[in-house]
Amino acid sequence: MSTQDSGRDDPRFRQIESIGEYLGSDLARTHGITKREQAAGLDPDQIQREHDQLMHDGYIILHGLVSADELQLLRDTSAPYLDKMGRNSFEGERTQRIYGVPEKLRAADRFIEHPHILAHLDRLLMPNYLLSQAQVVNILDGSPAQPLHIDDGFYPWPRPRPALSAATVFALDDFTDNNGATVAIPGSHAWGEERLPGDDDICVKAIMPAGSAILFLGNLWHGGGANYSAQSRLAITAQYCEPWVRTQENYFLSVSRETAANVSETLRSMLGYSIHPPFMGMVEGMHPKRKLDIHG
Ligand SMILES: O=C(O)CCC(=O)C(=O)O
Repeated sequence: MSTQDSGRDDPRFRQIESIGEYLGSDLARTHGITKREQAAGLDPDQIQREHDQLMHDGYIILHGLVSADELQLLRDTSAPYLDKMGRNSFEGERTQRIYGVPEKLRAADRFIEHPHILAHLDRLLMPNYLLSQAQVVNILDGSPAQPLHIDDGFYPWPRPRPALSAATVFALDDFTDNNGATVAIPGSHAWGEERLPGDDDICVKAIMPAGSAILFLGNLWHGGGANYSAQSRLAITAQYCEPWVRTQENYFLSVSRETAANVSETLRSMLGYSIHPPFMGMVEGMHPKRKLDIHG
C-alpha cells in the first residue's frame, strides 16, 4: 500500500472522537505540567496566601529571592549593554533599557525562571505560558516618573477582565523612597476601561531591598517611579502572558536557535518552544523543539 493511502495504518495515528477532545488534547504530546512549588520546596499554604493577596491587591512584594552573588553577576554582565537612553517618555528620557535579555544575559535566567515566581504564574496563567518580554531597566537620577500604565491593555478585550499577563520587577539595587521604586495603585486591576488613574488614587511604592521583587497582574496600573536620589536604580523586569496571546518581544528572532537549545527546558518553553494544545506554536505540524539541536 502507498504511504498516502491512510494515516490510520500508522501506529502513531490517534482517532479524535469529538471537538472537545480535539481542543483539550495536546496533539504534539508535550511534557506534563510539573508541580514546581513542590519541587522547589515551597510551602503551598504560603504560596496560596500570597496568591490570595495578589488577587486582592493586584500585587505582592516578595523578599530575599536571590543571593548577593546572583545580583552582582547580573549587575556586572548588564553594565556593558547600558549605553542608550530611552527614545520616548514611556521608555524614559533618562532611563536605559536592555532588550533581547534571554540572548544577552544568562545571569538573568535565575530571575526570569525563579521558582517562587513560577509557583505563582502556575496558578495565574494556563500551562505553557510565555515570556512576553524581559528588560533590564536602569532609571537614572533626574528621571521623571514613567506614565502609569497597565501591561496587557493592548489586547483588545475590555476590562474588567482576568489578567492576560503578569510581571515582576526585581530590585537589583535597593528600591528607596526617592530612587525610582516601582509605583502601583492597589486594587486597580479590577477597574473597568473607563477608569483612569487620578490625583485621588493612592499609589504605593515598592520600597524593598535588592534581591526582592514586586509581582503584579498585567491589568494593574503601575509604572517606574521618579528618581531624584543622585544614584541610578537598576532592575530587571519580566512579563509573562497566556500561551494563546501574542508576546511583545519576538524571541524567535532575538534568541538564536543555539541559545534556545542550551537554556533550561523551562525557559525554552517560555521562549515559545512549547505547544498550547492542540496546535498553537507548532512547526510543520510538529513540536517546535524538533527544530533545535538538543542533546541529552
Ligand atoms: O522600572 C519599573 O519599575 C517599571 C517598568 C515598567 O513598568 C515598564 O517599563 O513597563
